[in-house]
Amino acid sequence: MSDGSRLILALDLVDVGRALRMAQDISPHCFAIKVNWPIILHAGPQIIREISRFSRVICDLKLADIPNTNRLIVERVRELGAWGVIAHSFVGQDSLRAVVEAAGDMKVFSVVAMSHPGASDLLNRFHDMLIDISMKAGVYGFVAPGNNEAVLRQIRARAGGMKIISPGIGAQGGDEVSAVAAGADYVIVGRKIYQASDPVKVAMEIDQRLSMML
Ligand code: O7M
Repeated sequence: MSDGSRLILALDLVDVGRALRMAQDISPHCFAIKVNWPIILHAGPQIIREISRFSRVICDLKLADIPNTNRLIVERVRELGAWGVIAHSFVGQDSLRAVVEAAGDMKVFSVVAMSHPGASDLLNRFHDMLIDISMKAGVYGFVAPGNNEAVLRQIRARAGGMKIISPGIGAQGGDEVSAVAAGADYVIVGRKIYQASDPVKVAMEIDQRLSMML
């Protein structure tokens, strides 16, 4: 794991052996590794503990439940050693606050806008309200689209100095340098890295491009 890196690897592989090897090979070049349902369902929740031995792990469950259920899930994620956890904010302040309270030292990132085209149907029209709900709940940072500069800039303006992590790079059309220029602190990258013929090389290139912006 690299403290100075602005890259977060999205480890959405379903081949568990390959995922673990890739996590180990790329961890020196990224700030954190994000695990989502695909790898957790294939490998089991212990994958969080396993990767936490050598990297920060952000557990991307996109929690969106009532406060009690959110709390029960987050307590388990915390026991497994994750560094961060991701929750939806549209469910409201009480549900999100339950995540923050159960998280303890874990960082909580809330989703305030998304990167896929359908996000404009509903979610991305409400990012200001979702930021306000998230701030009142006490989150550490936000998830905002790295492939939608207009929305990302608006979110950065409202978010002040809070951390923003941004997916949508590569396979979803975004560019890592443009995303950071528009306000992302970290970019989340999956397929552009793990589908490359040389994933470590691509991860190093992204890391280097972003470090030149500092
Ligand atoms: O780089 P990709 O497109 O292969 O993968 C992007 C990752 O980011 C993948 O794990 C998605 O689930 C996640 N993601 C989005 O692509 N868009 C969003 O709006 C939000 C997320 C995300 O990480 O939310 C926490």
